[in-house]
Amino acid sequence: MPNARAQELVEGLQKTIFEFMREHKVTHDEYRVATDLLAETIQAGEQSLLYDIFFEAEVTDIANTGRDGSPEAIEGPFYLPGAPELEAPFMLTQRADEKGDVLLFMGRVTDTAGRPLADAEIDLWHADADGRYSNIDPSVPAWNLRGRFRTDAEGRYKVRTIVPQSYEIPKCGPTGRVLDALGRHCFRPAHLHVKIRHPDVGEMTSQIYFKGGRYLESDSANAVRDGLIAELIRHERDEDLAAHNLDKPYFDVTYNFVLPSGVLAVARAVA
Ligand code: MBD
Ligand code: FE
Repeated sequence: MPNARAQELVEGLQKTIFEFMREHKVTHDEYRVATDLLAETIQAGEQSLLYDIFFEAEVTDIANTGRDGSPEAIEGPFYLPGAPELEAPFMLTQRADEKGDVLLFMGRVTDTAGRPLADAEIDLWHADADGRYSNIDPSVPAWNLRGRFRTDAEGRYKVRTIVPQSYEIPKCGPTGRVLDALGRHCFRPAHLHVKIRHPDVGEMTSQIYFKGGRYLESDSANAVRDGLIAELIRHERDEDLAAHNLDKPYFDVTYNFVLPSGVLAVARAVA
């Protein structure tokens, strides 16, 4: 059964690629390098990684254009549904001796009218202090630093975790080889991934980066956007540590999410 959207996209893409091949006089050898590379990403389990590094930021930018709410960010290749549901006070699933500085991630979730969204589900996942993701890197316990929790009656959330470090894409795999051939490094700046869901409003996917962090200007996925950078604030005063039952300095990050209504600002302007 022909699908009109598939025809528009696939035939349009094919035409664009033909024009590109002519412009750059692509040789048969180069064509084979490209098809072999795509086959190799599948063998290496890197197909999502390669596509998300090179293309996902563009679809996210398109979706963000003219839309209300907080900016969305790329999902990346490592999201997994079904993360543990946490009990309050929320602490992301972690090893007893989890490496890294304590991080309190907090803020509010509201709708585009500024109304607090109570009982919104926040699905948080991020790399550990060595830049590794659970359920991806076999050396990390299952579901480590992945979990779901909810906002309170005022739409507020607060979760304890650790400050993640920059993530380095496997250097030896096909994705790393392409980046190397382009003269680019394999790092993504340290980041938190979130999905936020509310039954009345919908779902959004975001990422939070840390102001002043390394690789913000040279992200291998080119996915850092202004509205996604939050300040990592260090706390070391005795009374702050005591208030959180901690014996070493910790950090906090506050980020307020405005869950998009799904309404395009342009569509509204026209109506
Ligand atoms: C990541 O952690 C990530 O977020 C993306 C987009 C690609 C590779 C690793
Ligand atoms: Fe990531």
